[in-house]
Amino acid sequence: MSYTEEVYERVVAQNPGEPEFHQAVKEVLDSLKVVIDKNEEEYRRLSILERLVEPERIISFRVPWVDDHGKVQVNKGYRIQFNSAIGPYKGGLRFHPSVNQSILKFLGFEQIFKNSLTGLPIGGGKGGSNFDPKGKSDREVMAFCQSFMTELCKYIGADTDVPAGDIGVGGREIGYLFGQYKRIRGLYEGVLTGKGLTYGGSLVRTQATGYGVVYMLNEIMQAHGDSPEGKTAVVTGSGNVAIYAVEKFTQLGGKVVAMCDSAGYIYDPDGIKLDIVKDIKEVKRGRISEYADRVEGSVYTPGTGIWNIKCDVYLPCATQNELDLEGAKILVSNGCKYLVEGANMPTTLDATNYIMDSGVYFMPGKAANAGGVATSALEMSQNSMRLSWSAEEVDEKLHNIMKDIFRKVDDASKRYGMTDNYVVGANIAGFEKVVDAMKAQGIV
Ligand code: NDP
Ligand code: 2IT
Repeated sequence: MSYTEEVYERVVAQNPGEPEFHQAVKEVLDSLKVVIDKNEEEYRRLSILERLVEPERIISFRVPWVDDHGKVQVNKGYRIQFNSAIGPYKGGLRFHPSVNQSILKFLGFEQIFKNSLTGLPIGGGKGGSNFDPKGKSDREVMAFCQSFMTELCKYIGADTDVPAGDIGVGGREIGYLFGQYKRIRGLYEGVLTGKGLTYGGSLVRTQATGYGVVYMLNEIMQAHGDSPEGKTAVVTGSGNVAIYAVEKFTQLGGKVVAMCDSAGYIYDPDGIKLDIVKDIKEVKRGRISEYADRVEGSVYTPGTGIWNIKCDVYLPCATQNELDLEGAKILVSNGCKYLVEGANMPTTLDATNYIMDSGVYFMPGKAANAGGVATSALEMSQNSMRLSWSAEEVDEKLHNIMKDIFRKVDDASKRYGMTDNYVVGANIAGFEKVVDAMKAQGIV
């Protein structure tokens, strides 16, 4: 058995009940096989892969808080400090009822390679809670965030571990978390990113992930003599990443005809009116079904199935494993040519393989959605320097980072004779920097 297969089997045996983590590890190790095979003995001797798949630290804690009825609620809180070879742990916090150790370990593992691809000095981490912000009052969200941070603040800091947002964690939550960190630790420092602009946030961080996804799409299209102009896209989700992917795709001359949330999807053949989506989601925290009540000619369909809508470009920006093989087959048969992942691991492994085998250009999330964490790292730099850059400056840096990631991914795929296989390219390019830093730092 090859070294990569051996390590994968070991991960499955030693981490039972963690299917998402197994899936993320499998995709990476399969890609790395060509690299490892060239120097297998050394990698084995140093146990590089065994170290790579084992988090440096997992912090797991109780989060008690009081709801609006005076009842004490208890949630699970976590921080996975996965790999600090190239910088302080960096990665988001997810608040969603589905959160468990498997999901956070897959996200933390992906983050190692994503952060490496940005070229910036940030290690991999992730955290969160099974708390569900939906339907909670502002006071309940604040009470939860304060309790969560009361424990988390012992383990994070501007030079050790810098969390940010993810599903269910946006500007409101980051504000409450920052306030409690400052109050307990007495430090006004860049310990979180995605902060509000009045207290250390960076311009363009809100837009960065979605814009970055479309900058990446644009690079892929240009490399193949194509452009977003006049193209039709379906963007899944209707949260932070989805909204700003729609905004940038539209700015580049394309039309987005469908979006969704976890309850159903909307189809608007004239093109999604983003100001209405923003009002529903960012202001009212409502449901996407309300769009169909407000926009004539649009249709709401409850449940899944957004992949049935014909498009040239599919940008999954909701959650892991949202697109399976069945959906992938429909997308391909309807003529979809580009799939760029805004979410983390939104495509199942068999769907990914089917899509790539069908000649669709496929860019994995760890490369395509890296603009978010890259701009977080720019926020850290601005905080350290105690100054802030203009929107134009940040956007230009973001754009250049996305171009650079495309170049690295494309180069790596070509170096190993697998042109246009961006999954292999992203995993290899991300791995190379991390492994070099790990080797240099000895057995830690
Ligand atoms: P948000 O919480 O802002 O939005 C999430 C969106 O996805 C909501 O519309 C939500 O619908 C929808 N969604 C969640 N679960 C499902 C589901 N099971 N089926 C259909 N829709 C679902 O999160 P973000 O936009 O920040 O994150 C989206 C994805 O992007 C995640 O995978 C995240 O890890 C990834 N990402 C985020 C980054 C960031 O900077 N925010 C950076 C890089 C990646 P509903 O409201 O009904 O739950
Ligand atoms: O998945 C991700 O890269 C994020 N949720 C953003 C992390 C960050 O630190 O900005």
